[in-house]
Amino acid sequence: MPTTFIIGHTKPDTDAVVAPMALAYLYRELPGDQYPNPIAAISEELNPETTAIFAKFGVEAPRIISADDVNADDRVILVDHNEESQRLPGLNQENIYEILDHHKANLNLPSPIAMTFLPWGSSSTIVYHLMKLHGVNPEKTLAALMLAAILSDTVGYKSATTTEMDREAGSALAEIAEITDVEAYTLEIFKAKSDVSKLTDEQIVKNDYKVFDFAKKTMINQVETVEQDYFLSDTKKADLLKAMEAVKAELGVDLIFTAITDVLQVNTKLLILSDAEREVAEKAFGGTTANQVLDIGPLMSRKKEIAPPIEKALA
Ligand SMILES: [Mn+2]
Repeated sequence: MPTTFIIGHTKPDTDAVVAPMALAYLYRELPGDQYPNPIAAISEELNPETTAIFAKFGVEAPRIISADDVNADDRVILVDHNEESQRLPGLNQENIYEILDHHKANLNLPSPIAMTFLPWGSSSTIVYHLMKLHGVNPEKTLAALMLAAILSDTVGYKSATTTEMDREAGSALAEIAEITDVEAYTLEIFKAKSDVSKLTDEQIVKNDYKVFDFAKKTMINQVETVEQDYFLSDTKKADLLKAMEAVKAELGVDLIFTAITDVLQVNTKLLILSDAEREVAEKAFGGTTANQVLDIGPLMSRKKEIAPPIEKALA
């Protein structure tokens, strides 16, 4: 019998691991043989946040697969991603049977397939509403994982990507999971997300970065944390600025920014390496740099709130 592999994107975050598990659960419950032997899979190891959440509930990670595990007659369902650069490396696009995602579509597939794209805060939100449509309830632990995925993707419902559908799914899942203190649960997830105790300064400076082709080549790195003060203490700040200088040269960018985002206080502070960055950042966000730090207030989303003003300032 063929297998239906349900898989998230490479460098998986919690949503990319949990939404496929939830969809596999739903498809096992559905009558008929449209989805033979549905199993959730991942392409790489879990990140520290997902590892901590799975350990809390004693849940095993989905199986790590490679393109070699996918036979010609197997079906692959892409979840939480669609574009080729984020797929299982080497995956034959002939195997792609269905897609469920909440990102911008960037696709050119050879044949028509089923696609569920909704602009909600997480893929797990979409799977929850599909479950509801089919009258299927996740079991308790799966509900807790799905709630974690929603909270992680929407930064505790504070990100600009959050919708009413996310809150609705979250509150229903919290009830099933019997999680009464969602705030404490969110804090636990944030702490796991921002556990940088094992990272070097260079790894922190490259924690989650993108290089943008603005008028000047600009690298923007972001650290989401519940301990912003730690990164801004005199000694740690000096170490990080030193690492930024090295990374700036290594990547050959004109400008480098590290955004330290406090996900609880909803505040971002930019580390400012030199006058070149200072001029652009002050033009983009206003305010005055003090001791190589610029407070840009409640902005949290790099995609929607941090990168665009920098691009504009450079234009
Ligand atoms: Mn997602």
